[in-house]
Amino acid sequence: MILRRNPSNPLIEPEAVTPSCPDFEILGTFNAGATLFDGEPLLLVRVAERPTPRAGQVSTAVWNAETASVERLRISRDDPALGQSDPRIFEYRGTKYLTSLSHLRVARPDGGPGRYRVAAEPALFPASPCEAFGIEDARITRLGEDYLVTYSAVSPRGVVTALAVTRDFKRFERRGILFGPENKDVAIFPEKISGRYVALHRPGAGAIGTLSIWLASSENLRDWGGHAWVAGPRPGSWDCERIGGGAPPLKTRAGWLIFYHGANDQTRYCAGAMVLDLAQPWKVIARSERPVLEPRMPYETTGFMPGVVFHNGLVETEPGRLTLFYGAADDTVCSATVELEEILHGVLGV
Ligand code: MAN
Repeated sequence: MILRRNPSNPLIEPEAVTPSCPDFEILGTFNAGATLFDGEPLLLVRVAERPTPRAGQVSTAVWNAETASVERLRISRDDPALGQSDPRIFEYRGTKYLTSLSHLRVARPDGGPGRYRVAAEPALFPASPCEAFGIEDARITRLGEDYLVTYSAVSPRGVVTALAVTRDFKRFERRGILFGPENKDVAIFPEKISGRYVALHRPGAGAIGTLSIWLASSENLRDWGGHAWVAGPRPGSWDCERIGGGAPPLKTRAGWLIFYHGANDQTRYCAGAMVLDLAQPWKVIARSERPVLEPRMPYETTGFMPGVVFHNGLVETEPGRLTLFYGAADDTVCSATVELEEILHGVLGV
């Protein structure tokens, strides 16, 4: 393992955050996108919340785009039409729901090391029918003056990825859906390659195929094509079941450095790293054999989703020094650091 955890982990915990409605409770603050803004890290934290359940009830919230309001759903645990096998999902009368509604909130460093203050108000909240079950797992790419925020939008229509553009993290221009269902883990490269915008994405897999990282390119950030397969799960390995890209790629002397998540058949999520060719970024130059970060600490091995480290934020906090922001157990925001040369050496093996 190469990354060093921040001794102040967890940096952000649900207890320290105010819900967006007074009758809600926060289930998790995790999977933060990150960028440098005014010389300091700025995080877009995923805040997952639900109506505080009453005894013997299951509850969740759903965004109703027609009435532009949040609806509360409360179901008796004894209701025979209710089924639940995963802490993230339940089924009721044949419809699958998420157990919480997620939105995105800004967090900034606050004084001492490892201290972050989470804004009281959401930065991006569900706003369309395709966001009825929430918006999740932001990736932030700086392109000139613009910050491009890609995120997963979840609804009964499936999981899609969407784009919002901002310059100040106060006003966001929503640019709609980039990739239709099912697609997650979209991260846009921080510069054009051969005159085109480039993004990593992760389509769903049906009866045939594996959950793999793909690449697409676009002239206008709206119409995506030029699809190419980048990498897939490795049978028998810690990343045998599914993989997906993390934060936007970082340009280095050796190629594009990407951190990615990989899970095994026990839904144990670890982080790995790859180096992609600078001019032909679908070509993998090297890939870490072993995880660079895996769930080991109590705040990673216990909690809402035990055994999950899931990252979508990477910041070069000082020249040559990288900080990876990651969600631990779908509960909290944590970070870990590594020197750029050290990770390149570890992945390339030279
Ligand atoms: C999902 C991801 C994340 C989450 C992990 C682990 O596939 O999209 O939102 O952190 O699973 O639960």
